[in-house]
Amino acid sequence: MSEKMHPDDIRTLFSTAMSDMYREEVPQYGTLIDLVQDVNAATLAANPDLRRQLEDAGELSRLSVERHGAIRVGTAEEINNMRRIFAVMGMYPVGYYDLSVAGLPVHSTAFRPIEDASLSRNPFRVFCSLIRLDLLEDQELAREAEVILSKRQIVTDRALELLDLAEAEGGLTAALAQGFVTEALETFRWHSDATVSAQTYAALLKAHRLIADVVCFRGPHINHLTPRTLDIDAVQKGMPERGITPKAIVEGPPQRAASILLRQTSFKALEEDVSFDGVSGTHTARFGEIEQRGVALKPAGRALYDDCLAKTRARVSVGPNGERAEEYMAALAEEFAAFPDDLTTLRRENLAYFRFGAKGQNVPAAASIEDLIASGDLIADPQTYEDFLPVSAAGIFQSNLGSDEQSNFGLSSNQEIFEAAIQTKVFDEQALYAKTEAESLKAALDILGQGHLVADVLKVA
Ligand code: OOG
Ligand code: NI
Repeated sequence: MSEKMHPDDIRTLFSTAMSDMYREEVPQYGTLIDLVQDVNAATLAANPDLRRQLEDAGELSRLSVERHGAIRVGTAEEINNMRRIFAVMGMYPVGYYDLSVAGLPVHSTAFRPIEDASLSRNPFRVFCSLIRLDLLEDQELAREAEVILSKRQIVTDRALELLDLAEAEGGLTAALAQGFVTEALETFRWHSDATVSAQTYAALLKAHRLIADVVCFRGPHINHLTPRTLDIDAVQKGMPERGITPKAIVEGPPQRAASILLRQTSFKALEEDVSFDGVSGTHTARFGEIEQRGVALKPAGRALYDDCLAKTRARVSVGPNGERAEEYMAALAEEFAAFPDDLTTLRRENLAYFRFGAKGQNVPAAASIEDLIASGDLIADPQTYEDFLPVSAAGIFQSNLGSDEQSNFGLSSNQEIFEAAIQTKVFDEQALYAKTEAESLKAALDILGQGHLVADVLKVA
């Protein structure tokens, strides 16, 4: 049996191919990448400490390749095939996002690498949403949508063959992996010819834009690819100068000294020419987004984040045309004053996840983990948040449905149905960060010869 290509390498082949394809399809994406690269270079040049911190934590090398994308699929079979495709690239479903909280008829997961080493090689992720026809008011239309979806096949025959092979043999050789990437890319391509009449499109659009976007086309076109910036406020400001109009507000936490979780902004979806059974029309689906990532939060930190955000949204709600955006950002900054803004406090108060490392080995026995950090023998680097945020995601969806309006709806979570569709349970992101923290701390204490402190690891985690 010949040697298999590492899934991390297949992922890099794929994310590069996807980025090249999207740059060709959506020229604004190229403009955005250039802007982000300029801002990142300027930020690093102005902040030698930040550069050092990112370099020491192994974060710098992944920055320039880092992207996330998003797709929307229509059926259980489709999302299951997505799971199979991404597994070949070392990407697994992490987290369950119920977007019905924001009135959107979808629920989602993120396919991403889960091992530390894989994340640092290439953290490429895909936010994947499954539409929920059960939430449509017009159930007759929902059944029509089901029939339309049942007639399409979003994965090529060759890709399905290669999936069977990869699953049977535990991977693909480099030659087969190349072919697999080419075939997989077909699934995510844009099609300017819809599969339905203009009339059916209009009916589905009226039910929900997202439903029309999924049901009326041959496949789940990639709808954005998002680079990671070190200064999202600079990018937000820089967009208009390059002819791009951003959404009204940056989603997520406000600007802070110690970045937490995820901040995101996007530009509105493009109106694109589409043919409906030979009749020309338009459709808006594809857009651009930028993200800034900070430290992952422990349950207590996440509860505090949710609380600060809820208080902000109760005070100010942004209108469909971006009304009250400035008030919103001001209220956000005020409410987040309650959130400690330095890494040491975030660590000591058990609000955020860290990754530990030893500097040197077998040092004299210390009295506590805190003492080892103070003496510089034990290093604590923040763990980057690798996931998404449902309220922010809803804001990104919303702005690309043509509105900046914020809304808060009731819960209608349906994780069991989602996991049945995907034929596996989604990974719990909290457990992944906690494992990295505990294992890195145990390993570092071992190297430092501090076996007597291992029992304290549980207190930290
Ligand atoms: C996905 C929107 C969510 C994010 O970064 O939170 C998202 C979509 O529009 O399909 O990409
Ligand atoms: Ni996104």
